[in-house]
Amino acid sequence: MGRLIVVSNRVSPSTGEGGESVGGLAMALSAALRQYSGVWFGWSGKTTPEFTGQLHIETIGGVTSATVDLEEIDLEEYYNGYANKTLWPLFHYRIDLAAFDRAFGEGYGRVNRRFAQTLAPLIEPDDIIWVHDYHLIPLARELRSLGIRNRIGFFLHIPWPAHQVMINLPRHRQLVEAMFDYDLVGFQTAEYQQAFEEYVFNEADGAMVRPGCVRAFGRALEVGAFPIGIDAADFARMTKSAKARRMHNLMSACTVFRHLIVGVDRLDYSKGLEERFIGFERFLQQNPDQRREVMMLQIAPVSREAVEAYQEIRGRLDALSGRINGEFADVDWAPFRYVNRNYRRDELAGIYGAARVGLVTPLRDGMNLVAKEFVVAQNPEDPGVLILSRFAGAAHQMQEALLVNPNSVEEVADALARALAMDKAERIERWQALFEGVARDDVTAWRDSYVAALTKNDREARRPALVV
Ligand code: ADQ
Repeated sequence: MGRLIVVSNRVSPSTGEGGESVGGLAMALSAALRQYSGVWFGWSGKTTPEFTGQLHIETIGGVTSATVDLEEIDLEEYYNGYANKTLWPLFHYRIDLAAFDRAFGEGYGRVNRRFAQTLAPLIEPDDIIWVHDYHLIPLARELRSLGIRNRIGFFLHIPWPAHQVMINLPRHRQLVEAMFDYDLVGFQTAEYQQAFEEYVFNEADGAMVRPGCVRAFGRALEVGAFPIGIDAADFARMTKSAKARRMHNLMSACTVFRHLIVGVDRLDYSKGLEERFIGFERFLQQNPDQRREVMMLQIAPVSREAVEAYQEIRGRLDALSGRINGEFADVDWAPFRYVNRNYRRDELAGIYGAARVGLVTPLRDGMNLVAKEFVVAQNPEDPGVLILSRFAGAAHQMQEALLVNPNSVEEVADALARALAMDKAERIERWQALFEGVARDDVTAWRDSYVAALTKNDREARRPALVV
């Protein structure tokens, strides 16, 4: 095999030293590429008055990145538009928030074309190309039209929605047809894979060739579930760092005689923050004797601020957090702390480690890496309890967590009471099972299983044979 070329919207290799925070996808790709001779291609995060396709190449932490600037209008239509105002809400079942605008679709197509034109000259015959996430679904089609015949795989980090949700997207068939230019499409869970297959059978007159291979649009496509993991060994190492210990001590000092409940999420409507806040409020209302025994910390750095839905939810969360403290705080105590800033990963490790409860309750989430980080950061002799939404992809692997319906305020409140009352023996038993899974199914296992599936058969032998 030649090089691994990873393509994603944003490129942010980290040094692996704890560093500043990055999103889930960037964190995973950084870790996945670290021990690989590869190139990471994508948008530089900068704009230019006119697109030139000029590449910026640099090597950070052993990863070579090749990035390109985009025009302001590209950002508006492709990134803020089709990616974050159309596909993101729709794929997270928020049809009410999805904007369908022809200009967004055109911008999306244009940027994918531009990415393909800039990337194509870098590709050598033996390279394999691994494209990530909903921003770049049509990239393989564009690369194929430029004559690229390498193996190209796609991985979707977010949910694939149910068929009846998907068909709300104008020109959905066109988008799905473009997926058949990949050799392999990977999903986070078998459930998302099945939802994709169902779409193909119902909307594209498709058929199952065999398990893990579907045919439609005159082509066959390999599909599979590849649940993403974290770099568990690295995160475990981080929990022992000086910065983590300092943060752990700091948190313990401000929760003396109290249990810390922690939530860490990008500020996004898919993460179920409003429902979670109200769930905590309900817990306080129902358990007056517990009020002074707990403190909840929610860390939620703002994201996608250019999108109105994100501005609106921010306002609602500010009001809710004020309401909870207004209702329950006393002169010497406040139950709820809500902060909107980023933390270093080693600091986060310290915060997770000081918590008795990790509250991870997204309404929909492709996987959710915070749940896995929380588990790794626990003290094996006195671990905290993970409360996890059944609608996070992670719930499929993390059955020993307390699984809840995040839409039910009652269930969240009851799970909090149960977690706080759980005896040490049960906490340890649950934690051990969770930890084993997170350590085993880590980011390296994810990368290796995906790359093995993508390179399974010889490219030249396979591609032409698949045309039906
Ligand atoms: P995200 O939606 O970004 O990822 P998630 O998987 O939870 O969600 O990853 C968030 C990452 O950002 C975690 O590594 C977390 O530690 C970090 N983070 C969050 N808040 C932070 C803060 N305040 N300071 C520092 N770091 C912070 C998308 C999908 C997920 C999927 C991932 C990976 O939406 O479902 O799990 O990609 O595939």
